[in-house]
Amino acid sequence: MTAKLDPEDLQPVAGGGLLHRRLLLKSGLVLATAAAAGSTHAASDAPAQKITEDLASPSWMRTPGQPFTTYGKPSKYEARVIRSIGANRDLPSNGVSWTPLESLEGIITPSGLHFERHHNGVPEIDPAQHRLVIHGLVKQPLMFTVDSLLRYPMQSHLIFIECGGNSNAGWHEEPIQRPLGSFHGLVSCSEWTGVPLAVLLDQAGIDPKATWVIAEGADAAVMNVSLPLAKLMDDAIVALYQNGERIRPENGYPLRLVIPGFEGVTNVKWLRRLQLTSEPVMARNETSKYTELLPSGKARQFTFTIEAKSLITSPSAFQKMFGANIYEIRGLAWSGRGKVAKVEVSADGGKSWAEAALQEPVLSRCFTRFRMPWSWDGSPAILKSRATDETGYVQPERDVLVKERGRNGYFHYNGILAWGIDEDGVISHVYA
Ligand SMILES: Nc1nc2c(c(=O)[nH]1)N[C@H]1C(S)=C(S)[C@@H](COP(=O)(O)O)O[C@H]1N2
Ligand SMILES: [Mo]
Repeated sequence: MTAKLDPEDLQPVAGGGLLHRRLLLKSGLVLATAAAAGSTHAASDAPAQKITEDLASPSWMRTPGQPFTTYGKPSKYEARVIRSIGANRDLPSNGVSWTPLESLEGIITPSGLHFERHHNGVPEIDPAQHRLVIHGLVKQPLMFTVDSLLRYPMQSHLIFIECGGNSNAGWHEEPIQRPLGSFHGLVSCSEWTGVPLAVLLDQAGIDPKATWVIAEGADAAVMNVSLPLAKLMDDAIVALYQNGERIRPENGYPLRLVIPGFEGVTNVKWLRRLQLTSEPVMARNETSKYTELLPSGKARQFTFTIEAKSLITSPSAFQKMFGANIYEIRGLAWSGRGKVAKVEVSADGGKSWAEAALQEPVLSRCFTRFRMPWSWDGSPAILKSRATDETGYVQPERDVLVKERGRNGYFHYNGILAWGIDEDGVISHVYA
């Protein structure tokens, strides 16, 4: 198959065998020859007789299939694609579950695999009894039922949500060896649909003295945070739908705040109260948590915006390489400041870089999928990816980030992730 390729296309454009991204546009050729991690070899290599045998009807073609279902589930053969759970041993309702990023494709996270972060479990809220109240520095306090909110004009946006604590293993002295999703998977991307918050705030009539909004959830944690009013007026939505259906209980049913580009904790789930004020409330999650002590002794606070980040999802730890071949390097990039402008990939540990292909659509504050053809010669390699967003911000190398933020870092880790691949094709997380 490779014979059909223009030899020019197989000229590396950077160290370690990175090929030009235009190769991905050449209809199917690369896919036919690439041994993508997880597969064996291209079926077209099989002898004709084998192909005919394989066509003989399998058991499932000889009896009628399963009947209809009222709500579909993934194939039983995909049963291993699940969230991994990291709950507090003494308080199992406090913790996280991680999106298995390495097992997913495209830019949408299936709702059932959206990561979870709960401070005290998932409340079972009866939507008929739930209320959203807007009060404080407003001309007219308002109380909404869920049904009344469902009647407002709505908007949909594809938006990622990332916990500020995502990837915090990156601060560890030694690289953690876990599947990608179980240390970088506190980030997911959904289509969120709901009512622009500005519409509801305008209806309440904002007192000019108001600058902050305290948002509170109806969970047993009664989690609350302070949010800058200007950002909420700009693009926050009171979301009622996630990927076309009503929000899952874990993600905030019957309604949650979605604040594009802001760290997860600000996206208050099970939203029940918005109080307009002139100063922040100094809640636990904006003082003792989700703040960062810097080497100078000062702490960063209200670091709402998620900086640009990218991850190579394949090849990644615990996947398999199948010898020297042409691979498609696949990954995700995002930025809380807007669109991803470019993603560069390195196969030689960051000595040289080449630009990956960005898959359309490339949207603001949404996952962007990138792809890069790579001719692996079977010798040790170190893969990295580096995102640049439309503001010109470039994802930093890990050592630069650690130097800048010090050893007390816990939140907002967005250092470049490196995968080391040895001559046996074993992939591990490395600091390089
Ligand atoms: N009411 C309430 N809202 C909440 C939380 C919570 O525990 N209670 N967790 C916050 C945190 S820290 C994050 S990262 C996101 C996670 O959203 P998800 O569980 O839908 O992924 O919700 C935020 N909103
Ligand atoms: Mo979070």
